Amino acid sequence: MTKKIHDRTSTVDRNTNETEIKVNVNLDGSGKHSITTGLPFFDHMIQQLSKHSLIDIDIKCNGDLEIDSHHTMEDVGWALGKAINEALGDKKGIKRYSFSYLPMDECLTRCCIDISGRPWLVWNVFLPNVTIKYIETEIFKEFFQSFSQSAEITLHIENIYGQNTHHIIESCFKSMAVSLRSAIQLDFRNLENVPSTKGTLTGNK
Ligand SMILES: [Mn+2]
Repeated sequence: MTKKIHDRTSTVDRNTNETEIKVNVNLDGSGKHSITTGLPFFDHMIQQLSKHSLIDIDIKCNGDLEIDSHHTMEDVGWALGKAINEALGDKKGIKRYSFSYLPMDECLTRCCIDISGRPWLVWNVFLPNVTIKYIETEIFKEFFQSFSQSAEITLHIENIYGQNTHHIIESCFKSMAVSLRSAIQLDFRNLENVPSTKGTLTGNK
C-alpha cells in the first residue's frame, strides 16, 4: 500500500488570443475524465491518456479552430503538462523512470519516460495519413513536444512498426499513459526521498 505524501491535484488556467484553456488533474485518480477541445479525435486520445494512466483529467478548451487545430493541440499539451508538473510538487517518493511497449493490432509503440526536470522529446513516429478528422497529423508531434516542455519530462516515443494512422497515434497516447502511470507512482521504499543523487528534479529552477 502506498500512502499519499500530499494532495497531488492541480488546476491550470491559460488564456491567450488563440486559446482559452482550463485543466484539472488528479494524479491519484481512477481515470475519470471530461475532455472538450472541439476536436473529437483529439478528445478521444486524451480520454485514452486518462483511462490508462489513472490520472483524472478535465479539460475545457475554446480555441481558434477556424484557423486550424495547431494552437488548440499545442496549448492543451502545454496546459496539461504544466498541471501534471505542478501536481507532482517536489517529486519526493515518485518512481521517476518508466517505459512501456504498447501493441495495438498491427502496430507496436514504445514510450520511455524520465520525470527528470529536463524537458526533451524524441519523436520517432511516421504517420502515413496527412490528416485525420480535421487534424493535420504532424500536429501530434507538437502536442507531445509542448507536453514534454511544460511537464519537464524526458519523453521518448517510437513507433516500432505499424500501418494504420489511427492505431499509431492512439498507441502513442496509450503507451505514454501506461509509462506515466508507473513513473508518477509513489515508491513505498523511497517515500521520503527525491529519486536523484543531485537531490532535486526541478531542472534549472
Ligand atoms: Mn481509437
